[in-house]
Amino acid sequence: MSLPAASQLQAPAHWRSVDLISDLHLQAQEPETFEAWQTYMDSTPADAVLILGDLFEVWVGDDEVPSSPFLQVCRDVLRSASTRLHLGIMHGNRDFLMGPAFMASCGAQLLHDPTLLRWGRHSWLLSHGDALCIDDTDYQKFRQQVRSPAWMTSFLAQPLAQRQAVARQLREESKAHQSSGMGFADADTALSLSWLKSAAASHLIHGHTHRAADHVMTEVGQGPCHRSVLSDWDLQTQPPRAQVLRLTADGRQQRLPLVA
Ligand SMILES: [Mn+2]
Repeated sequence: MSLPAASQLQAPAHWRSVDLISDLHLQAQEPETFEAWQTYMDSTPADAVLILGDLFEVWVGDDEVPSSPFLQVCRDVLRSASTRLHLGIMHGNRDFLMGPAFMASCGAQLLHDPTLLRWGRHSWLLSHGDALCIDDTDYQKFRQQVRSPAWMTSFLAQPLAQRQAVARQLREESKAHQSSGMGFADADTALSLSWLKSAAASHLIHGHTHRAADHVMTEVGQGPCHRSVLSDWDLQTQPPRAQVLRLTADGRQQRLPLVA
């Protein structure tokens, strides 16, 4: 696949660090995860926070915000952070209906999936990661359907209560799939390498799979490529998980655990 020019993010020369997070799955029923995220957003010294998808557990339309105190508090955390750092948000598979109105209300830039972050001599290809999990053909068919402008327009035209009911049903189906033990597809190595090749980059960073790890990928005729997977956040599990991947201008990356 080719990468359109719009999907590039050029880091200004004065940036010293960029934080990457994803898969927080924020929801009112899990206040501990929200609080850890709020504390982090209020205190990070980074020049930019790039959220690579699934910040929210579910998003059925920007018009839910006025009736949701929880979403309003989340918006305020984002807006407050955006006054002192660059805030970029990429759609995940659960919150891809976040629209321009919400982005504007929290001072965020919508990041295309994928986005090439260019910073001095270094570059990183950023993605949510679900589009790379091509072994799950049922999911890819579903993704193609729900990401089509026609589907999104007709879904958003439904009354809010109806959209919330559809989201609840999808969530039950997803839980049933998880407990069936069928497992989840992982990011495909060949496709990851081909994305990197099109972007002329050698480092891919994504979330979605909740399998935080650093992989080295090699292919004949191509130098070593790297795939870093972000951690999800869950403060209610044991041991709790909350982690930031921090990039610095010298091309290094560091995983910062936010819980002991
Ligand atoms: Mn996801």
